[in-house]
Amino acid sequence: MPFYCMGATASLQKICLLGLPEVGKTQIAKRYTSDEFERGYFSSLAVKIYKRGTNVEYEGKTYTIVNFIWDVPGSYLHGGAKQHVLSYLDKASGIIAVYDCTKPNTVGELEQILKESKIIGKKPIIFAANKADLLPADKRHTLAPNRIYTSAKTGENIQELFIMLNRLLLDKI
Ligand SMILES: Nc1nc2c(ncn2[C@@H]2O[C@H](COP(=O)(O)OP(=O)(O)OP(=O)(O)O)[C@@H](O)[C@H]2O)c(=O)[nH]1
Ligand SMILES: [Mg+2]
Repeated sequence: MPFYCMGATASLQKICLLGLPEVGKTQIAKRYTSDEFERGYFSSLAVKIYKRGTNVEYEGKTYTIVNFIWDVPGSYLHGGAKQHVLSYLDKASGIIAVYDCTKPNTVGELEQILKESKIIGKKPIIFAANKADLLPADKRHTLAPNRIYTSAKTGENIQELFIMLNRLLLDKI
């Protein structure tokens, strides 16, 4: 869907939150759309769609973008539901790949799934190294481009995460 500058109709963009169970996808969506956080873990059983509009500065202009954020249950990455995930990704404008930065296996497995899905290089992807509040400061290292430490709990870098992805979407105009 086309992009418009501020003042005109907003562009609608579908974004998928993808990651293994319990890495914090639902809490990222809640923090971003309603500034809420729940401590308890309630495994998502179905896709839920969140919505938020935002203004993004890009090359001296302000663009209004409405994100439809598909919170895909981590359990869908295993077993028969994987095919559904691939079709969700196919229609997405961009992907936020979420992992738990205190659990390295959650990024390795996710990268493998993204590789298998042949999505890398085709769609804009930002990696969220979530639960950064649990990582001691001296364990943080410089991340590769398009990766960012986030915390749904404290709100650290949650806005930035979505801005980063929306800028990548604007790059594709
Ligand atoms: N400390 C900390 N806890 C977090 C953070 N994000 C999420 N959590 C907690 O981690 C647990 C899992 O969070 P969810 O957002 O439900 O995880 P999910 O990725 O949606 O899990 P599935 O729905 O099973 O795929 C919950 O207990 C959250 O409170 C964070 O940034 N920091
Ligand atoms: Mg969830």
